[in-house]
Parts: sequence; C-alpha cells; structure tokens
Amino acid sequence: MGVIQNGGLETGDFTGSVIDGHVNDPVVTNTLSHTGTYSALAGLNPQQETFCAENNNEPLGDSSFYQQFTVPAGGGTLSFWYWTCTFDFLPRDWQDAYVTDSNGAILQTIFHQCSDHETWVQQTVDMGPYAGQTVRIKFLVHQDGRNPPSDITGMLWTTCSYPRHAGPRRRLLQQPRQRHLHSHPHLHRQQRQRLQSRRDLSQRPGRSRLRTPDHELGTADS
Ligand SMILES: [Ca+2]
Repeated sequence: MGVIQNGGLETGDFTGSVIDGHVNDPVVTNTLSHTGTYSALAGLNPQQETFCAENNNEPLGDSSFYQQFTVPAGGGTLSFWYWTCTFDFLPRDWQDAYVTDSNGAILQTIFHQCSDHETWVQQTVDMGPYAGQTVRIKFLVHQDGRNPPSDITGMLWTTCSYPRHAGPRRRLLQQPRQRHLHSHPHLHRQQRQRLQSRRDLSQRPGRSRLRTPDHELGTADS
C-alpha cells in the first residue's frame, strides 16, 4: 500500500482527502475517468449539471481539496494525472496544484495555469526536498463568477501514485554495504561467504533488512 490513500478515487468518494474550498464543493464523478471508473472534479458547476460548458452559472470562489501524508525518508516521486477545461484565462480563473505544509502554507506551486487541455496530462513531483515531513498535495480551481457570458473553469484529478518504499532509498542503503564488503580484503573466507549469503538473502523480494550491522564486519583484523 502506498502513502497516498484512495489515489484513483475508486471508493467513489473523497476518502483520504479533505475538501477545503467550497465554491463549489469538489465532487467525485464517473463522467470522465483515466483508469478505473472515477475522478475528482474541482471547479465548473456540477451541482447545476454544468460540465465544461457555458451555462451562465459560474460561481465566484475557490473549489479545492487536499490529502495530507508523511513523505518517506527517501523522498521519491509522486505522480498524478489531471484534465483541464476552461473558457477563461489568467489572471481571472486558474487551476493550481501545490505542495503545502500541514498548516496549508504553500511550499511549492506545482503549476498555476488556466489551461484547456481536454486530455489527461501526467505530472510528477520530486518529493526529495520534503523527506520526513508531513505535507499536503492540494488541488484548487478559482473561478471569477463572471456571468454572462459564463467563462467557466475546471480540473479533474485521478490516479495519484506514490509507493511507500521509493527507489532511491533502497539504492542508497545498498551501495555503502557493498563497498564495505569489498573494502575488507583480510576477511576470512568463511566470513566472506557468510556475508555474501546474507546479501543474497537481503535482495530477495519482500525482504526488508538491507544492511548488516557494522559490528559484524568489525572482526576482520582480530
Ligand atoms: Ca471565469
């Protein structure tokens, strides 16, 4: 299980996330999915059945939601897909994605735009700068309520993935260990074999122990 909960919205609701921008409330919808059935929609006006169309019912305000999680020690890369629609442009309406701290203060603006992709776009975020921190990934759509003519803006979000054990952490732990083994030429043959067999064990899938305690290597010269 990854760090992000319900990343594909497949519960059909916002389980794992918090809605904090209520104009209008984001919704989980099966109108347009990437993989699976559902995606989350911020902005537009789904409460009045307006989806990517000009119906003179654009609200004025922010529609947003976030998910809070603790970034693993190895950082890693967060990935998500989004889909945008607009009849407006900056600086009147916008579609934003942020990394914030646990108080909601913005640490990084992933994007700030008013785009009309009308196709799924993948976005990745390097979480290395936030290793070990509790942060939020947040999605926000602002609409300026200009009617008529309505120039409405929205964004869908889905399929957010972020494995708990990111690749860089595993590599960082293995590299020093291998150097350590080869830097001890005076190890007895039995000790070398024992260490080699432990390394083989540690590389089996599902094995979590990645390093031998230093004291087990410390008998080489005695
Ligand atoms: Ca607008």
